[in-house]
Amino acid sequence: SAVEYGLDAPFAVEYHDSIPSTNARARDLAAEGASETVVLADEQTGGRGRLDREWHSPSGGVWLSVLFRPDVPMAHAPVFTLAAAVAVTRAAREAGVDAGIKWPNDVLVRHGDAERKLVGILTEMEGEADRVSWVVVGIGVNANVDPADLPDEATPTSLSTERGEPVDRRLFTQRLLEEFDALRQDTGQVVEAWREYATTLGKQVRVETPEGPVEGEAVDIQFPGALVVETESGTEVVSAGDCEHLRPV
Ligand code: BT5
Repeated sequence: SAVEYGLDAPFAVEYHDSIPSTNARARDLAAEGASETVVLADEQTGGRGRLDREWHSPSGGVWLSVLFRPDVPMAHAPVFTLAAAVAVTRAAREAGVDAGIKWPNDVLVRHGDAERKLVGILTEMEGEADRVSWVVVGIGVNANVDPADLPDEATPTSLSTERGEPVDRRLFTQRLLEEFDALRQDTGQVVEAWREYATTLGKQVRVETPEGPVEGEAVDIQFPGALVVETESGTEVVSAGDCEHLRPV
């Protein structure tokens, strides 16, 4: 219920028991001229991932979107996805869950060779090339939800499953927003922090990009969020795509 969220957050918080999508709502608020606002819901009935994929959002999760208006060019916006991944990883670790980041937008928990998806992040924006008008960073955390209620093929997990007991969503969300607020205002520290939690670096990867697949060893990440891959034919810098961790050959 809303009562659980007596949030002391660095943003105005709009809470919904149930809403189609916090990102959609935050975009509407942006169109109305709002800023520095978090839309938070217990349940989403039309949650979205990248490329219009479905994001399952049953009651008990932390489904939220942060709307803000940073003074940055459009091309820098991916740094806010990384910032969100770092912030949520720190909050998860403080809650006792050993999360790591898979480029570009997944926060995972490793179980041996298996990686289970704990969080998804979806960043949307509008503006001119030299300056964004607004950014909405959507963060979906499987907090106190049963992975059996989530799509199997995603090999999902949740904070409550990993901890063996529910997480205090108010505290978790507060820590997440504090970390995110600090990082979005000091984006120079984001890449460094990201490297600390990355599970992708040093791995053989296959990235499906709009220009075709890129396969090789992920060796680094560059501001504002591109992955550097050593392929057989040389170094490639990939700014977006779906990334698969391959087994070491
Ligand atoms: C993402 O997309 O991972 C970004 C998800 C962003 C969700 C947040 S919640 C708050 C805000 N409001 C929204 O409407 N969205 C944002 P992508 O990388 O495309 O992954 C989507 C895929 O993850 C789906 O195709 C499923 O296979 C899988 N999936 C769906 N729901 C899941 C869940 N709850 N946990 C783990 N995996 C899930």
